[in-house]
Amino acid sequence: MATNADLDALQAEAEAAVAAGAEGTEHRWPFGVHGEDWRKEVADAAQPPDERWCEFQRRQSEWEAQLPEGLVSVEYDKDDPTVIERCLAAMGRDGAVCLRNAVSAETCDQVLRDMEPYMDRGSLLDGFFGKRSKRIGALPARSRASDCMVAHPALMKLCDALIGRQVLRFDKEGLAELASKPMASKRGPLKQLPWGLDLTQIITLGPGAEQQILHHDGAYCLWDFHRTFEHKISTVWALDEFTEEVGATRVVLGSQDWSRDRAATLEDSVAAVMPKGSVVIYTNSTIHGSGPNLTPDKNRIGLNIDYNLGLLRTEENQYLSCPPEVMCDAPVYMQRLCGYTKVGACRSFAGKKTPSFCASLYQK
Ligand SMILES: O=C(O)CCC(=O)C(=O)O
Ligand SMILES: [Fe+2]
Repeated sequence: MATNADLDALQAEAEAAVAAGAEGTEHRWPFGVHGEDWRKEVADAAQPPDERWCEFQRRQSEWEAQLPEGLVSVEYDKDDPTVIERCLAAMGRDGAVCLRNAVSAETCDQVLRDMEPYMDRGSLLDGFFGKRSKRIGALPARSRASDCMVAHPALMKLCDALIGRQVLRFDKEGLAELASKPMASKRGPLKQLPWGLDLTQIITLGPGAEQQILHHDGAYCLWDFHRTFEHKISTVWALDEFTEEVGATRVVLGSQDWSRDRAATLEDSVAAVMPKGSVVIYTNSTIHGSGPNLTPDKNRIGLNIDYNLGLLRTEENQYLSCPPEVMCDAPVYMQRLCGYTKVGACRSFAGKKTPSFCASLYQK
């Protein structure tokens, strides 16, 4: 796992690249430059995402033809450049994919140790959240170890492609046409849209927790972007092994393209069975829900992390959950992911300085 010192060194490196004027870095940040093995990611970032996603779109049907049936499980391998494309192809075909062993079991344990005091205090929920469940958020403010998941390089790339570039919805020209040219910018239309952290929460399902109502996360957005636009990508990490018995997240494959009047039944869904340190990823319109915990004595411990389009408000208010006096000590890429950044020319500015500079004013 990258230590904070490693991440700070990386941050300095990436800041220098921004200062040197790398085109588009303002919106691309923190594309592919950090994670558990960030050195590799720095090298990988040399390939501009724009070209990579165009190439994916040209070959999407070839990638899809290579996928196995059912919920696709891709083994995370930082040295395998096809991991991202296989995940994208599965997201396009099924609306969901499992990325297996994306962080170590030790990282999961450290996150749980960091979060234990908050989880102990959390009250039991009901209704949509599920009986005998607990939800505890604000991970970027409470667990530095969780940075490896919140800003996992594979998820950063997938969000860059799916939300930033809308690869499953628009070609390059279509996106350029849709995204308005910022009035004050001499750079022309945006090549990609800004995105950031929407929500982080540990979801614990106690023994006896019931099947959650099947739903799509886009339903809570007040605007139905159905099949037109990818505005949100959701993930659930297995902080402990996800078995069907313990209540692994269930997803309805292909439901991202269903019409809204088609209801899903439990039989339509499959469980995202996966080892500790793996993550299931799905789109805003993919129908899913946590499974029932049928065990007599085991908790299902998942970490729900969502990302959304920077033009929208976030599900969890990041500025309150991760306030500046706490985030001033976090790496700059985490500050930016949490919304301490400008979007385009003039969204979310704070005085004349960057929002992350303002956060640094709180440093003790
Ligand atoms: O905990 C899970 O497996 C999924 C939770 C979920 O989908 C939600 O609360 O929106
Ligand atoms: Fe959900």
